[in-house]
Amino acid sequence: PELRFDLDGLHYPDQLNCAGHLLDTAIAAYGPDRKCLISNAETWTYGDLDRHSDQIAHVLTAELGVVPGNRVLICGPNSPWTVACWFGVLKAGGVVVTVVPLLRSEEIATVAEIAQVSVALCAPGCDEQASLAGVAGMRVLTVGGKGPEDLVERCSRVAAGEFDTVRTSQDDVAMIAFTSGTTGRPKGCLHFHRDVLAIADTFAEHVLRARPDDVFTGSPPLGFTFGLGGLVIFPLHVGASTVLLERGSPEALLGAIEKHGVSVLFTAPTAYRAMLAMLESDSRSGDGDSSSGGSGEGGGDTRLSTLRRCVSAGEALPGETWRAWHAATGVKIIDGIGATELLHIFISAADDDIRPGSTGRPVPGWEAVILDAEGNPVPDGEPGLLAVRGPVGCRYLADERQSTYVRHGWNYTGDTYIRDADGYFWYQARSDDMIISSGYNIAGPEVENALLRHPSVLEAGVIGMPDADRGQLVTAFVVLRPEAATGEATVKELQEFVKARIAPYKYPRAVHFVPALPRTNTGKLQRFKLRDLL
Ligand code: 3UK
Repeated sequence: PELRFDLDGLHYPDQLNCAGHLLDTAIAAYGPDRKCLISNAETWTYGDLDRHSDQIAHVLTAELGVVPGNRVLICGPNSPWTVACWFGVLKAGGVVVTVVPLLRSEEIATVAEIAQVSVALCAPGCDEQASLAGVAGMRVLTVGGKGPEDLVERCSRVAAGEFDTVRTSQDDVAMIAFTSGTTGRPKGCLHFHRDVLAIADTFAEHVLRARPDDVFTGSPPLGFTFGLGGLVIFPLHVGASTVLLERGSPEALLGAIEKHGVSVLFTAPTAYRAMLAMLESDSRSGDGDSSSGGSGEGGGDTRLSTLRRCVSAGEALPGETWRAWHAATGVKIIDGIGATELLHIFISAADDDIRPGSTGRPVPGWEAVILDAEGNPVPDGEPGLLAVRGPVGCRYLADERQSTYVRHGWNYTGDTYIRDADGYFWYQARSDDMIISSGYNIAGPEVENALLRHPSVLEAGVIGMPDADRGQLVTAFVVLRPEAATGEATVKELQEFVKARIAPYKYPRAVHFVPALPRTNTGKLQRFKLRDLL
């Protein structure tokens, strides 16, 4: 059945502060004592988050001179205080500037200058880099460090009570999210207060369909909008609780799922594969639950029995990973494509509307088309450029690449996709990552997926390397499972394996074994770094 959604259904009041709105709505429905943020160190209720973000708003306005519209950089791990900073800045009418953690001083300086940041709220560790950045007019404060200047210390001294949340407009800028792009100067994307609610009212409401009793967790950093939506906005929007992990490693995810009875998981394809490999080796060595393991339709590892919804984004989710996860846990992963430019997911598989290997169909409220380089529609079944439009649009801050991303009212995501006759969208590659070899167009991810189906392969990255004869040579970088042997015999075996599964001209003519693939801390393969490996 065609999912339909009336865009007119998305009406927000002119006066809207998304932070105040999310907290007020949840507290009105469930009271202040409901569990909200869970970390290793502490558990906060909705009331705690409300109170601490009020304190932060007081400190920002009364002690640091922040006025509506000022930009405040938040740089910290996934933790309750980082979330409180986010809400505090917005309550004060400020604009949150988010970056993924672990940035070095030069990167912070670039971001701070593009976004004209006046205050930086930094967890210990990030604060040194922020201070080193030496940005004129930027005040750096630690959050959870020591000393009288620390934000948490200052909050404990705030005498004033509730903060009167600044009455922003629905189209005031709430945040500037910097892209996790793998190359080039970082781009800041402006998002309005209403955009923050629009992602909850489209993807979360119609596809994720979370419940108040859900427990969320995941790996993406809160500075990446995938994490911000999945680990903060979506749980708070339904009054659920969320487990924030400072390090979202596959081990930590598995541990948190079991310990907290997690029902909703947000992470990237690599993490699903790494968790599967861990479940398998547990069941082999016999120290896992006897029902664990990767066999049997809808089987279930009892340690993961509370999982109800799993979302994957950041990169395409191969059908193979989808099937293995389903066999091991009984849960059908929701693969969705999102972008920092559009805040969150706009094409996605919905619960019982999943074709493994496909990204699914446009999220209700969104439209998606496949166009050629001139902007003409491409017939179903043929590859072309993905262009989308919906309640959130791309607005780069002072960046000429705006006119590349947005053309004729459509957002061009930079991805090559095929739409099939049933309206499902199949990811091919980043448009500039398509390999052209001997005149053939070859999508690296298709070759990667074929390789991933081989039992010895854990991860694969496929790119075109310059080649005198063919223009580009299909070149694979493969991470083997620990027990598998490297060597010419394996190379041959993998090449034959691929030829037997996809058109033979696509097989990797060069195969290199590597211990790990270069990835961003948001889980994306860095193809340009693969090129540098040789
Ligand atoms: C790629 C995917 C295939 C695609 C993001 C969910 O990844 C996010 O944002 P970024 O700005 O990157 C955007 C680009 O990443 N991509 C993301 N998801 C998928 N490709 N299948 C997918 N499921 O190239 C896209 O243009 O880092 C994801 C929510 C919020 C986000 N910011």
